[in-house]
Amino acid sequence: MSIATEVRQLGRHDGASVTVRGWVQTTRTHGKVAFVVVRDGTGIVQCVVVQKQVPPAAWELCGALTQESSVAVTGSVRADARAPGGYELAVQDLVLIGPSAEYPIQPKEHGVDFLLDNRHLWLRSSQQRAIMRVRNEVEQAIHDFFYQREFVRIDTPILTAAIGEGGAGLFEVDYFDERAYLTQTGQLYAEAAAAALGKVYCFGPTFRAEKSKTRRHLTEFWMVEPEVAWNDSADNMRLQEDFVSYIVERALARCRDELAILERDTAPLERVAPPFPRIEYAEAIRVLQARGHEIEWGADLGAPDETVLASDYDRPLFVMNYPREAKAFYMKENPADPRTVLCDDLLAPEGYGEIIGGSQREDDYDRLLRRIRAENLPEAAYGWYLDLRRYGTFPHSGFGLGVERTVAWITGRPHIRELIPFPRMLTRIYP
Ligand code: NSS
Repeated sequence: MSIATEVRQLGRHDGASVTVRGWVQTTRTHGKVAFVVVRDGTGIVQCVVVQKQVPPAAWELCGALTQESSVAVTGSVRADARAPGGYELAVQDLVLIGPSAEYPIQPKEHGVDFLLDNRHLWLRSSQQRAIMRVRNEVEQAIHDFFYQREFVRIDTPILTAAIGEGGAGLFEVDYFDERAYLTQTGQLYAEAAAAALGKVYCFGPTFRAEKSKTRRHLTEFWMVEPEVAWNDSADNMRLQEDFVSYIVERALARCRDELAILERDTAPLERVAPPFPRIEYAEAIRVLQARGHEIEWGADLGAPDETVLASDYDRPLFVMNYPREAKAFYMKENPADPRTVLCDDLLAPEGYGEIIGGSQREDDYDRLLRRIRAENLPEAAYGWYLDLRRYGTFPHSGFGLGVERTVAWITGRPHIRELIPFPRMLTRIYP
């Protein structure tokens, strides 16, 4: 009898007979010996098949196996220092589970559109698997960080009538007789929950009908949004730098192998620790103008502006207190300069751009109502949100971190489409 096991666990069964199930990566035959490399999702193992040690059917199968066929291999575990996980299998039997005909992804360079069309299969390749493991670690680190600090996770709705981030970029949905949208942010609901529970966060998919094709925009992306009662903008930024440092530290500690597969130079990540540098928006504009960027006070920063600003620093950079017009309606007026709001964008180093947008929230009923009207937002949909300012208003702040942009930075991948299992973009809804 053999023991069913995962490749990752082979070391526990040294000398024993085991069965591993997985997909064939490569096969090679040298006379009466064949080498079949099998991947099972937990690792990769080389299976050594000697003709006279296996049933004739197994030997015949060896010669016919194609890339990505699924198989069950039974063999004895043998330590081999040169093998990927330190062990190989001396095969006793080999059974075909599912044949694979003309697998489209070959071990050669393919164009990215072809790979994206075959995303359901591309996920099986080594770099894509490494990316998904880093993403998983980042998501787990997000939950662990907030759980350790006793935040309560709040699941906010995906269908909503309240526009979070502005009219452009909304996906409209027929909601019986009403107009609804796919949510752009869970924040407004997290604010309500902060008055109930103090420290909360939501984590989920968010939607933006982004008409632009850029390296940084998806139409569906995942965001984590903490919201904290009594935090002001300065507290908010301290939470952000602790949070981002924790995530990076976790990826470095637990995804060494994956970052190596992705050939990520980890030296810049090792430097990520609080405090992060902070500059005012007005200062950012002066710096950009001095470097010849055509940008005037009042405009939001573009990707090239962010890259230039961040390149002066070896850690993520906070840009604070943008003009009101450049930002969403809910941000609190800055008492020191009412043309601006108490907010921050966190720019990742090495040109990866904005990974966080955060702010203190407008907690004054009248000012908030004026902003809703000035932005032509459907006032009726915000009655409940205004109520938060009518029944015990409170200073509070929060932020949103984009998971894909953060994982792009950590893994060193230039384009956001690779950081989510099934990307949704302007021209892509398949697979
Ligand atoms: O629009 S944000 O700047 N801010 C919010 O949505 C706030 N409601 C967050 C909050 O305070 N609770 O988006 C936050 C982050 C941004 O920094 C990016 O990292 C990411 O969300 N983001 C995106 N990632 C991928 N694709 C697109 N289109 C995208 N838009 C924002």
